[in-house]
Amino acid sequence: MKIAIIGPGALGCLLGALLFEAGEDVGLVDYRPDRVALLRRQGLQVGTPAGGTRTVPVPIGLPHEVAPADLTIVAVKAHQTRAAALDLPRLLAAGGLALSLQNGLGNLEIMAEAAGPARLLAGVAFLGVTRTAEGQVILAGQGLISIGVPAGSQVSPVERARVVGAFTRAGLECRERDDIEAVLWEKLLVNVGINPLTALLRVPNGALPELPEAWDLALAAAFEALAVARAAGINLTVDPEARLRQVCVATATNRSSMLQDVLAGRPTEIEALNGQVSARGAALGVDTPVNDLLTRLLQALGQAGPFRVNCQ
Ligand code: KPL
Repeated sequence: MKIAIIGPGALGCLLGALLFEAGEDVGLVDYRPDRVALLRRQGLQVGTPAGGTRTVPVPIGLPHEVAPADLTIVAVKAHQTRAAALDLPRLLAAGGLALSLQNGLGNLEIMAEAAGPARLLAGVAFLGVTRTAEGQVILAGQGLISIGVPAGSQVSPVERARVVGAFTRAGLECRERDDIEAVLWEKLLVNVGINPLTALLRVPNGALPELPEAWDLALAAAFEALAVARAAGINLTVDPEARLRQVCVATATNRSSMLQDVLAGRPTEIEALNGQVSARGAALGVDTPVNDLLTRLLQALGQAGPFRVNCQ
């Protein structure tokens, strides 16, 4: 299967490398010519926390250089989805599928505006992967990829099975879910708790349950998200506390994607995570004070960059 992956971030690089090693015809898509040149020269580097690293020569190109694909995986940050979606019609071969494996809510709606809903797949990736430098990733926690059909999609069971097969051959645990919207919310619950607090406190995921005040706030954010999900009619049976603890333990040495963004001075996904809980809560009449505050704190953190004093 020809696979294009938009976004050479932590997830895009990891998937690109694993799918390439499994023999898929995979190409990474990037918008930055300087990074394309760098990654062509050095290849992708995949490491483990124990220290072993291997180089994987995954082809990479600008959007017009990558041939239309049977499956295009959108792995950019949520605030880049609109730009990436503009390339979807060109990157999709006739009958090609587009799969979002991004954090947060709102990405599929943007992709549907650009490419229509019929060939879309929704996905949720629970992988503790850290980008240490451009094209260099460490896989700290092996996890699960869930895929399913969002509202309006007409992707057939056979086509879905081909996608699951590609991930499985690449050594990733991948399952098809018929309640993918609930799975997206379940991941959101985890992200709204772990991501902003690890980013504000600059701690790895495993530290969070050890910090009583931060842990309380993380749980409060997750419980608010659960209340919003239920008000929206999503059938979530998850216990937020058990789920957050489980993810913190499974990805203990991992830096959350939001912490990685903050440390690198990049915009964060706060609007697609806690911001979505606040916005949807407001629309449904559910109070979300912790998510409101965390959203504003992360926005303030982003705005403070140019004024920050240097700490030793
Ligand atoms: O999805 C993640 C993220 O960092 O965005 C978790 C699961 C919290 C792993 O770090």
